[in-house]
Amino acid sequence: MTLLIYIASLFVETSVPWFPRKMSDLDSFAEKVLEMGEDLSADHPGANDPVYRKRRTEIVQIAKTYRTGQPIPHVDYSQQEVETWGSVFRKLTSMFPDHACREHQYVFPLLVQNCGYNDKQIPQLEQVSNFLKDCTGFTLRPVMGLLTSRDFLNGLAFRVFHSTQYVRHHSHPLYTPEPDVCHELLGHVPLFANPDFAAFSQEIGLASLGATDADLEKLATIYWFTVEFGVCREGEKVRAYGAGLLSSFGELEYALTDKPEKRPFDPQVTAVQKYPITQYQPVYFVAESFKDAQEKIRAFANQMERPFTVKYDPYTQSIEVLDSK
Ligand code: HBI
Ligand code: FE
Repeated sequence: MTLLIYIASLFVETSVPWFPRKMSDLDSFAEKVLEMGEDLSADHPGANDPVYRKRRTEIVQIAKTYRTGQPIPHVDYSQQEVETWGSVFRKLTSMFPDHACREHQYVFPLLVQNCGYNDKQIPQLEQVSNFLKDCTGFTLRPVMGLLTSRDFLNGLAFRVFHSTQYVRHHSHPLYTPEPDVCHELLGHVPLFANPDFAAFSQEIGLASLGATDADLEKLATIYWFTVEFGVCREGEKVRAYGAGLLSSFGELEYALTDKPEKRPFDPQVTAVQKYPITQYQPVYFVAESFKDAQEKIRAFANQMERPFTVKYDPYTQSIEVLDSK
């Protein structure tokens, strides 16, 4: 190889953003959280409550020190935390029969049986993670707060879902400006137990590995309109599968009415749709099925600007990089 080609190849290699190659590489995300990790932004309902802040700091300590392969430590939730969870649990479970997609409804009773889902206790992430592992190979990993979109999506390539473990502030049981354990357990977890949804989510994760910043933003938008706010067709009806909907009683009701616009899920279109983050969505995208959505994401990933393809090897829990497409 001539020196010039060698230098050029170095340049090409370093222009690809770093990405995790093995599951334990996710350990490096432990302390890389965006705002609201240990601090709370000013408009958070718990911002001026020193007792709440202290409790948060205590719980996120688990995520800070957690390493791949360890069991997730148990949290002894307080009476007040359990009551907050209980309010959310009762409100949402009363709506699921008419609003949640069939995959969510199929799994929910299994979570009641196997993971102690009820309004009297907050399920432990370790037990839930083991349940998911048996269903689809997905596992949970505790996280201190919001990760960057890149880190968060990269985790999905390994079928790892970063989950918060703390509870929203008790003053507003039905509102939270950020993910909390109620959102993760009631919204996200049931779907990760579904094989087609698991494969779809991992596909977004694989596409995010080493993606350019522009492609990553598109994938984060797709994630938003599917995993968080997705709706799907069920015969004549539209039902919710996005966790942001399934964990918000107000928006869950609204999303399925005729008020917001519904468009067919198409990664090329969905990827560039603008969206508000603090109001109900004006537009939702309707998936025909998770299998169909997965195939569409794979086709989308294939036309991204990435000089290589990736494959997950579940035996070694690592990513294989194949040089050419
Ligand atoms: N981090 N912990 C955590 N949880 C999320 O749901 C999350 C995140 N970072 C980014 C993000 N979600 C999304 O808004 C997308 O950008 C991927
Ligand atoms: Fe979420």
